[in-house]
Amino acid sequence: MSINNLISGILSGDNRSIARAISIVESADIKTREKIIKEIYNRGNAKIIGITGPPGVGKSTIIGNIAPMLSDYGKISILAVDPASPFSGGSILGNRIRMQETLSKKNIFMRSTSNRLYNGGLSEYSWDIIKIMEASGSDFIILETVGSGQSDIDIMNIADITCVVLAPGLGDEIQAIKSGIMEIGDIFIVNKIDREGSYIAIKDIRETLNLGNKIKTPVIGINSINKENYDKFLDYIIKWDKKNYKKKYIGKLKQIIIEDIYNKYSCYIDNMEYDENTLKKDPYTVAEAIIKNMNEIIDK
Ligand SMILES: Nc1nc2c(ncn2[C@@H]2O[C@H](COP(=O)(O)OP(=O)(O)OP(=O)(O)O)[C@@H](O)[C@H]2O)c(=O)[nH]1
Ligand SMILES: [Mg+2]
Repeated sequence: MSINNLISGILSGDNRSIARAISIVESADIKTREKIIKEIYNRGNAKIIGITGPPGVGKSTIIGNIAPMLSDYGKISILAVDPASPFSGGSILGNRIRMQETLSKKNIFMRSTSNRLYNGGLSEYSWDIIKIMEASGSDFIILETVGSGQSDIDIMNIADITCVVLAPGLGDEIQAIKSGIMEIGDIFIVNKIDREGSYIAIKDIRETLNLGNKIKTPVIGINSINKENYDKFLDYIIKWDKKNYKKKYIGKLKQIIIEDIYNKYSCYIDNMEYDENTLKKDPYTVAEAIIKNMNEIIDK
């Protein structure tokens, strides 16, 4: 398929072209990635909904439920960013299998991608994949990430609305993640309210938000088995009209530049001689010398 055909395929919403373009974006072919993005940039306008939270709180289940409901309001695409498996080097595609059946009925496009460059955080291609999904005519793009440190911050730079999902019984975990995660949420969802302790969890989150001057941030308890309170969650998403244009733009600029620097330094580091003398030096000193050396090369 030529690039021109691929672009017109994306713009007409052809799922095969979209999938193919995403694979190209995920490959190391930076030139083709750039070409695609340059052609489709500004060719769509979707609301990006970020769903984040600790493992197992029900993010995928929620997306599987809310996506078909949202599809009454426009075209939906889903991107699940899975952590790269440390064992196989591939991504854990469990999410995809779980959701696929329901979603295919509603013609909802779903894709999983994994982290490659960094540990944790969103895939460096998430932004590009989202652009392809936008250009294909999506009105809503739902993004799932596991909330852990860096990805919490990253999701703010890519979503227009960030939904933090928690569940009763997380106990100490809630305490641990509170400091970071409370900052980023535009809305807090307490899932699994069929379980014991949901009232306390909601109260606890409200109190923490109040302390952090986020008294107006909604906290909605939902049950993903019988879909109790999903109407409230849906209403909030539909009415949300803040767009994160500047943050998204700056986030991407930084990523392009970091990727470029990372690639240059990685080559240099991989190709260095590691004799006994080097290995005796502490890595801080060696890194300092590499940076100095690279700066001189760049300056020339
Ligand atoms: N009791 C109860 N169980 C739920 C509810 N929502 C989801 N679950 C269950 O919780 C488990 C985890 O759900 P997932 O949707 O996979 O959670 P996740 O946050 O996507 O998990 P990761 O992607 O692994 O981080 C599954 O067994 C779900 O069936 C709920 O409202 N009530
Ligand atoms: Mg999941």
